[in-house]
Amino acid sequence: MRPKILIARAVFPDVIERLAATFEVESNQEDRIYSAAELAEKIRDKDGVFITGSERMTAETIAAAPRLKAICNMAVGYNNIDVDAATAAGVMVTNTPDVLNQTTADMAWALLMAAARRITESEHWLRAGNWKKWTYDGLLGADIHGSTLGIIGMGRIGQAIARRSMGFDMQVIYHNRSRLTPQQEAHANNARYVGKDELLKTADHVMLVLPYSAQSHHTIAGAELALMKPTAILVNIARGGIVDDAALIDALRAHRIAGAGLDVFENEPALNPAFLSLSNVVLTPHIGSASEATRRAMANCAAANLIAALSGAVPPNLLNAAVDLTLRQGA
Ligand code: 8YV
Repeated sequence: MRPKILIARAVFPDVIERLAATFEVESNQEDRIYSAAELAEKIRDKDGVFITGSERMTAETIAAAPRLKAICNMAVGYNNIDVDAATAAGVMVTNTPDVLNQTTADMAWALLMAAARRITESEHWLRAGNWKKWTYDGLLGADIHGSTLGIIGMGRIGQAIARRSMGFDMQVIYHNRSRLTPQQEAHANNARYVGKDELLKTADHVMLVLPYSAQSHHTIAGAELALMKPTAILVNIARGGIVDDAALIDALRAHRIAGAGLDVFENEPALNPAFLSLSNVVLTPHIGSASEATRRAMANCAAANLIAALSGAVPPNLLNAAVDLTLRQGA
C-alpha cells in the first residue's frame, strides 16, 4: 500500500503530481482553511502531512494522528509546529531553509526603502490627486546610503541582507544569539557584533530577522522603541509577535520613530486595524518569500523532504535529528 499524505493547502499542481507519483494524496486545492479539529481529522489516517506556516501542528493535533511519521513545512520558520511534541511522538519535522534567503533579503530592502523614502505614502497622495506643484519640503524622507544598519537575528537571511548594504556604503551592526565567525562577519559587510540596546541606540535603521519563539516574543516593545532614533525605520520580515504591535502603533503615531516596514503581524491576517490609519508605515501581507521561483523552490523542497522521510531516507532538512523513528514503526 502506498503511504497516505495530506497536502493541507493549495500548492503548485506539478508539485501535487510529483507527490502523487509516490503517495496516495488528499489535497486541498480549493484552499479552505481547516479548523484545528478538521486538520486533526484529516491527518488521522495519514503517514505524512505537507503544511505551510499557516497551519498549526500542536501536541494535540499530532497525538490525534497515530500513523503520522512526517510533518513537512513549506516555510523556513517552524514556530507553527510543536517540534518537541513531534519528537516525543516519533514524528520527523522538516522546513525549507536556504531556498528563500535571497528573495526574503530583497524584500527587507524593499520595505526599508519604501518606508524611508515614503514610497507608498507618496503614491497614495499622488493617486488622490494632491500633486499640484513641487515643494522644497514635500515628502522628505531619510537617507539609506551611508547610514548604519542594525540587524537583529544574523542567520542566513540576516547575512544576505548585510551583504546587500555594501552597495549603499553602509555600516552594519548586529545582535544575535551567538556571534558570527570573523569570516562570516567579514563577508557580511564587516558586521560588528553589539548588544541589543547599543544596536537600538546606534542604528539609523533596524531590521528584524530572528525566528519567533517564547524567548523572542516582543523583542521590540515600548522600552526598545524608546531607545531607537526618532529618525529610524523599523523593518520586520521575521514573524508577528517579535514586535509588540500596540506599542509600535503608539510609537508611530507619536513619531517616536520615523516609520516602519512590516510584512508580518501579531494575529495575522487579522492585523491591528490601527496600522491602516497610519501613513508612516508600509504594510505588506507576508510576501517575503513571494517570488515565483522561490515559492516553487520552497514547495519542491517540502515535497523532497516528504518523499525522503516516507521512503526511509533522512530528509535533507530534518529539524529533529534526535527523533526515534521506531516509535512509529509498524503504524
Ligand atoms: C512563507 C515564511 O511564505 O518561510 C517562512 O518562514 O514566513 C514565508 O516564507 C509562509 O510561512 C508560508 O509558509
